[in-house]
Amino acid sequence: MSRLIVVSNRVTPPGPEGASSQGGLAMAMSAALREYSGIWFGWSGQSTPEFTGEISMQSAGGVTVATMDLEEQDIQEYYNGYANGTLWPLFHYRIDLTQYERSFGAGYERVNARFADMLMPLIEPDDLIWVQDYHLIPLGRALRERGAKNAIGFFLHIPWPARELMATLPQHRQLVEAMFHYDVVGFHTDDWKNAFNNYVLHEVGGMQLTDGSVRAFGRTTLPRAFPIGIDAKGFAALKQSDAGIESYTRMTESKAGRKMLLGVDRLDYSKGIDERLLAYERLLNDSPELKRQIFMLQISTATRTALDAYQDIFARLDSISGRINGSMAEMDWIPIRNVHRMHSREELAGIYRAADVGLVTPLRDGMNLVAKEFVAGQDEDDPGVLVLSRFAGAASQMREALIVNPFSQEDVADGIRRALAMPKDERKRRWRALMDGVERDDVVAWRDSFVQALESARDGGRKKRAPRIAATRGEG
Ligand code: ADQ
Repeated sequence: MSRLIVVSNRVTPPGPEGASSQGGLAMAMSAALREYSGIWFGWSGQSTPEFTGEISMQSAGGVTVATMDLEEQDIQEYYNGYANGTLWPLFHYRIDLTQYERSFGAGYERVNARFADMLMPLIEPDDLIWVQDYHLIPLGRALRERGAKNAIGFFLHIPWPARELMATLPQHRQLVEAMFHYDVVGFHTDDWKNAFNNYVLHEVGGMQLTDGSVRAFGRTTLPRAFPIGIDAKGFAALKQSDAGIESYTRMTESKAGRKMLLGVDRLDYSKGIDERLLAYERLLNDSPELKRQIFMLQISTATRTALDAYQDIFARLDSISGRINGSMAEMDWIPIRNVHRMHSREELAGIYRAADVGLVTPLRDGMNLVAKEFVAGQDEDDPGVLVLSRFAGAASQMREALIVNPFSQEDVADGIRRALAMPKDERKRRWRALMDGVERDDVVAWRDSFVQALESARDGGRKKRAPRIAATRGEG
């Protein structure tokens, strides 16, 4: 069996407490790396005064982890700059927040070249290489330039934007050309894959082949949807752990007979948290009989605090929830509980279980794992209802959720009203269908389908068949 090399910006190996301390993605990666005797390579998260080119190799939970430190300038231009100041907002349709700085682009290319320089000596001829996410789009090309002939795949965890948005990026062609150095490029949904194909066909005059691959820039790659999942069974079991039961009991007691609406998000403008709070305010104003009957628990953890856009959203969230609470709270009822701390996976499972309505209303989201965790956290006999944005990748799979438009306060308020009034039979029926999907399309299914696609690419089936041209060539 060939080895698997996973490359991601940050590496999150299993901690001493074992798998339950890891998120689903890290857990699935660790399991795959153990099976394939692979390596997980990435940035250590540490800075160094000057780039040394030293790799630190460690074994953690049976997984070999290779990390390197980056210079402060690298972190500013590559991580805070191009990855999170340029690509993240642009790919989430926020060109108003997108920073188009040449130095960021240069830093991005430089760090990707550093990743390639450091990784090359670790690669053996038969290794499968799987590159993760928008931080590392040029890595495949950088590895090819250094002579890598391996099967190399790329998975994008965030949406691919519409062609018209992509075209606002200086050197967008160069970025898309980099995608063609991978044998397989994975997206969460057909929508994101189609947006990529649309760019290829109509912006650069590429063509689509009968087997679904696309050709442009003199190269061919296979774009495909691989919807990511969670460790459904493992997560469902966490709610029965001691910590899971404790947090469930605490939450249930503190609900005091009221219904709880729950939001859990990394604090990010793509998650639609402000819009959700405003929709909730609208609901309470339009249906005042619900006051005192319900409350919202919004758990949002700060990330990327070095960036202004993230400090702004932090301040806005506190100000909106403070205003709503100030104007509506009573001595024994607060409409919004606004919490910023991190919770363990077990605690989170207990909190999901205690919720009556899960509010997952991003304005744009590659997939959204919270939607799936909420479902896995429910009790089969009395499940809560998921209210889900149509703009989350998860909406393409989770059709039995109440699908809402997060840009419309009235639509979200209607969704919440429907969820609160839903009879138990319907809740159970919808939940069963959702849970079947969450269990079937879990994180292991996601990982295995990607690795299989990469193995077939390596075995050359696709290249040998010399497929015919199926679709029209784009107009260029
Ligand atoms: P994220 O944008 O981080 O992921 P999401 O998929 O919702 O979004 O995952 C967030 C994770 O963080 C969940 O596992 C959640 O439980 C956890 N989390 C959030 N707040 C927490 C808290 N306070 N305490 C503990 N845990 C917390 C990106 C893309 C998504 C895509 C994933 C995976 O933006 O669209 O689904 O990658 O591909």
